[in-house]
Amino acid sequence: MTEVLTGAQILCRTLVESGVETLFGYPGGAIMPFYHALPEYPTLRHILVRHEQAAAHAADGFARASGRVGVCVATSGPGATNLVTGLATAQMDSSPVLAITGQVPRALMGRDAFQETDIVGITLPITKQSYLVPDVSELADIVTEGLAIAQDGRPGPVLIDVPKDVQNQKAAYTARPIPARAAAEGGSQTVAAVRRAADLIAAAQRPLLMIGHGVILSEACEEVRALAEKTGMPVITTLLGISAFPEGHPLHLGMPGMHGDVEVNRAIQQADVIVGIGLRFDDRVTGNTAAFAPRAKIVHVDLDAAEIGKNVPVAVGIVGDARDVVRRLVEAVATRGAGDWLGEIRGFARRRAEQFRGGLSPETILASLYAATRGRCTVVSDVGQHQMWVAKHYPYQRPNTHITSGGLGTMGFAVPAAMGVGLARPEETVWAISGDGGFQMNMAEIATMVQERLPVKMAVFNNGYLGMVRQWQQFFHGGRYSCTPIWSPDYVKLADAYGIPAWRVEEAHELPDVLARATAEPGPALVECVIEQEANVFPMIPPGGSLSEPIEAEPAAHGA
Ligand SMILES: Cc1ncc(C[n+]2csc(CCOP(=O)(O)OP(=O)(O)O)c2C)c(N)n1
Repeated sequence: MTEVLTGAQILCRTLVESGVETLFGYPGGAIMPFYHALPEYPTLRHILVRHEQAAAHAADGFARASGRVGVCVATSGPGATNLVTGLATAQMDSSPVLAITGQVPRALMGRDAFQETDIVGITLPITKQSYLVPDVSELADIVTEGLAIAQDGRPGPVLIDVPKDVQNQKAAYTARPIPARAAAEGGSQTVAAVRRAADLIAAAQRPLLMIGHGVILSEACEEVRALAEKTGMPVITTLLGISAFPEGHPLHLGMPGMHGDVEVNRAIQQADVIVGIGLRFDDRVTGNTAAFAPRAKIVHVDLDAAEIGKNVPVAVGIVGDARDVVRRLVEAVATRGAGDWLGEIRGFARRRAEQFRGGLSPETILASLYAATRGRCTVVSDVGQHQMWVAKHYPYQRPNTHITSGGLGTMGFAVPAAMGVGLARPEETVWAISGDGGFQMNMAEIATMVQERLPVKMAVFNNGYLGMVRQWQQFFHGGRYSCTPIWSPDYVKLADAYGIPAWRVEEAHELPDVLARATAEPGPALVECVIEQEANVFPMIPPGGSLSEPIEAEPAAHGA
């Protein structure tokens, strides 16, 4: 049936007909026609955030947790520019986000109109695609195409900028079936490359599997496990690959790179074949690429052809969907073991270098959190030292239960992203874990949680510092703690002002009870964990250093 609708109504209708149910946004002048139309589409639930950055992170969290496109909405000018960090975060971590922004009316564009900004130009390098809708007649097609582009192939953010007068323009609208997503097809090149990879694995003495976010995005966790078990290859999970392989599995080694365990990095340096799946060998993983895995032939599987050979030279590149390629690899490889090699790697393990001299140990906090939630929890971490502890010490068992900003390393991500994760997984407990710095960046979203009844649980690891930067100052800047001590409000009182329960924990024995009570709360809850002020994350590869040269102990005392 054909109807005459406004652009704003067409926007809403297309979203509804594409299966969108949740929007995160903030209104303003140039997007008012859209907000005027929104109540006519009650299946679209709009979450009013307190800052547009949070809308983008929440849409990103929703997308990562659901595998569907997360949608955020903002007005022109400052509303649109506030989305930028969230879109760049989504771009770096391949998360399918659709941003809809209002724009000044077409007649005012290019005239520095009130709240005009060239958001398409600004976001071109940090989106898969940015559109300016030139006329209402193109609006529905652009929205449909934008949603498809966000999730097809390697996922990522898309921005659609809609001038206010286009939102008010009328046009005939006919509901159309949404085109099915194209399935990845492996051609004959893939077949040959899989064969070569299987031969390399068969001949290897010291093979390793390194898996990244692509394994989670393509839902290839079971296939990867089958590959590991059929070949005995030990498995390394990058920061964004964490939870793609169960912690505690006999073949699981841990995280590589800057804060990777010594045995993991040594295994990389000794390996003769590395099969990397759905990761991009970024500098936090490789350290100095010239010294990375000097003995290894690298097989690289990635959906994005541009990733193959971008950071490290590869012996075999396979472009394709991880699940599809790994299935083929499982068929192609012969059953084998790598028992001696695994034993050798276990022998590399050192006594843990992290020692805590007071306050709660992050390891204890994370073990208590796992116990309190009985593992039925998705953990969303922020950026800094706590992020590394959350990556290393929480025993992830189920795929995609660890969500963090890996590529951009965006402080302030955890709290708003956790709102999106919670909406995507209403049955699951969601814990946002932040440092005292990152938490203060987006803690205004507690109001969103209260207003929208989003039961996010928040933990703040309070060390009184911008801890990760302080650690670098201690190690590499002579201990001069320039601008890293950070004052915090009284978090319990803060929570009280929002009307949510909160606890401040200083002793380990308090943790089980507090974390269980917070988890059981029907609404949002906050737990401040007071940790040692100058605790460090060990081991650490110095920036630009080789994986073979970890720092494993405190440098000389600070005081410069
Ligand atoms: C938006 C943003 N600004 C600055 C940084 C640089 N940075 C990385 S870690 C860090 C310190 C984080 O401190 P906190 O949130 O207290 O966490 P901690 O390291 O103490 O666990 C900073 C400032 C960043 N990653 N993101």
